[in-house]
Amino acid sequence: MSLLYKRIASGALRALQPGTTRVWAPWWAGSRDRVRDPRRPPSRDQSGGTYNVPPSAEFVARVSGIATMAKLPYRETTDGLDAAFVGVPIDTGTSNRPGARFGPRQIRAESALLRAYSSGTRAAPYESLVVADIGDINVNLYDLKDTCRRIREGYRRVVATGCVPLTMGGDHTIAYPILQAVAEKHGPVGLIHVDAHADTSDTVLGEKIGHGTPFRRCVEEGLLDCKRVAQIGLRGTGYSPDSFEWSRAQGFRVVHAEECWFKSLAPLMAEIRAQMGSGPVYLSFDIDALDPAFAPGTGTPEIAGLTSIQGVEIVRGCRGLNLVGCDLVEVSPPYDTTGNTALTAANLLFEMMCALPKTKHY
Ligand SMILES: [Mn+2]
Repeated sequence: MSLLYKRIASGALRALQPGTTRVWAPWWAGSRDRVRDPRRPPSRDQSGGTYNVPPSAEFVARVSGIATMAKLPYRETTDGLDAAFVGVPIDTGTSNRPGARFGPRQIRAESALLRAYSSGTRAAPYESLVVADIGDINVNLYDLKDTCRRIREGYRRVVATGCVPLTMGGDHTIAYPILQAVAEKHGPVGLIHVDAHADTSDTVLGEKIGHGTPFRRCVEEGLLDCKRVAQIGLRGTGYSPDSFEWSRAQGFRVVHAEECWFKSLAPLMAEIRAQMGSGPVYLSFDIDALDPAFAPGTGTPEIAGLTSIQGVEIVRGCRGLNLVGCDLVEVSPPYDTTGNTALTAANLLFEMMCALPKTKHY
């Protein structure tokens, strides 16, 4: 019995070490094809690197360990990574309820529930992508413009190695400096922007930088291929009878929430894929696109929004596109009394990883 105890304890401790790349399985695990033994070398990808596979909750309690996104290992750099989860913990750009600075931490905590495969799509991200959590951008909570500079410089380093950033916000301001870095690498990108709001204001309270202005700045700087931009889920009260006129004038496709009510969005996503073509595409998903019944923990909620199901359909509908970056923004844990907003965000981020071009599907 003491031998049994020792073997369990040593295996569990190995699994707890930050940066572990092994699949932990108990010594009594049956099929070696199904569950790899930790004493054997981990599988190798084509470049000779190792895949990072989170410990399975079948063998390691999911509430244990340091909270990284999806229980992946933490890495300091993107070297050898195909994709990386990055946190950008700010709410300095928020116009209403604050709290999104706590978003990345809460998303990581709730992400402990994620497993390795998608049963809905048969995606196997950890068998085809080298992915890790690379921590947070070191933001300046007192200076939004300086924060934007820090984000831009951080993301330049992320995309330089060909790594696809999967971002946990943070308020929507962050999409602007991220897209600066992404467009520097890829040229003007297509954009699938899922949101209750267009986020295309010129100024708010006289300020050019905030969570209501990122896509206006992106257009001004030529970061977007405007014929390949779609905004989905827009709704609510506005400052004029047609709040989304400016978007249409740029050539964006605008899909009001009303056009999404009561239906599957799979047909819409077929049209969006045709619009996006084969060029690089960035996916920016503001959790407030979802109805506050599903995602109340956010800064500027609007009623009559998308369902969780429609949110998943949108992300799954991005499969086949040349996705070069994704973000999930505006989760505000102080307004998320059940944790389900952050849990929804964690799942949508997992779906984004599954939609990346290199992800294997069974
Ligand atoms: Mn937004």
